[in-house]
Amino acid sequence: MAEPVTTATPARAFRLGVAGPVGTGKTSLIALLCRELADEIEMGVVTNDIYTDEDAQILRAAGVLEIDRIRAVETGACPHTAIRDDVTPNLIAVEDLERDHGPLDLVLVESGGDNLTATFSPALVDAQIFVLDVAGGGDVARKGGPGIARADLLVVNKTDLAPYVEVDVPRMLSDASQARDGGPVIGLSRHDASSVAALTDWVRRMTAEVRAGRHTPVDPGPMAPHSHAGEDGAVLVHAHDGAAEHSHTHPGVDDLQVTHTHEHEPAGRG
Ligand SMILES: Nc1nc2c(ncn2[C@@H]2O[C@H](COP(=O)(O)OP(=O)(O)O)[C@@H](O)[C@H]2O)c(=O)[nH]1
Ligand SMILES: [Mg+2]
Repeated sequence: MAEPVTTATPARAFRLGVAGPVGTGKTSLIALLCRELADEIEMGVVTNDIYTDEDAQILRAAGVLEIDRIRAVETGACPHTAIRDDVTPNLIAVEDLERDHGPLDLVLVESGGDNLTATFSPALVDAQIFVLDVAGGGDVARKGGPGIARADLLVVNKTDLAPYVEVDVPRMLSDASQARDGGPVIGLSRHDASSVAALTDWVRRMTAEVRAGRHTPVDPGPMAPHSHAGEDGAVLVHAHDGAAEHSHTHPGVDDLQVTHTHEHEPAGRG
């Protein structure tokens, strides 16, 4: 079959999001990709931290990429908002990188570590990797969520630790594959060269597809309603569906929980 006809190579870089719970190895995976690929493709990195630029500093200290190609966005209280609803600071960081160092082939965007529900908006990234690790337990892949089920790639990281946490890696990978209807899953350890090669091959292939205009971003879906502590210690329950309207639960009189819905300015800020 003939190759599909493609239009001109897009001027901008492939934007690849890396999401997943805190500590599963997102920053390490980005360092690994820079170390493996920076000689062959032009790269940049944007990190998201809640209150610091610590991940950016770790990557700069690792010496895997020119320091100015690693930019940090400080997200404030709600890290998933910055990759889902209010993506402007991230888009500006990506565009600044491309202006200062372009043309770039690939910009990696690390989400602020969160829970299982965070996903990137397709307005920010062309594709996304969701990272789990074996230390979170063999059952996590079965628990699902939009990132696990529908990210472009699921990585099950730190397979070298499996014997210590008594996780059956082949079983976890097959559960993950089932949760994804056969979508791609890679078991990864930075100590296992063949797994590193599987990851870099996927990234190379996706970079070529996106740069050739053959990839259509797919939204894994909005995050599920969730709760976290608000500024005054009250529990906030809300969804990220792009609407300005939020449901919040507050401790009311007599310590009863009160849930009510109201509008926020600016929209979606949580
Ligand atoms: N044993 C092992 N540890 C890893 C691997 N990848 C990352 N880690 C460790 O996991 C911890 C959290 O990694 P980090 O990249 O900061 O996670 P993040 O919060 O998702 O960005 C660090 O101590 C890393 O050294 C791996 O392949 N094997
Ligand atoms: Mg990190």
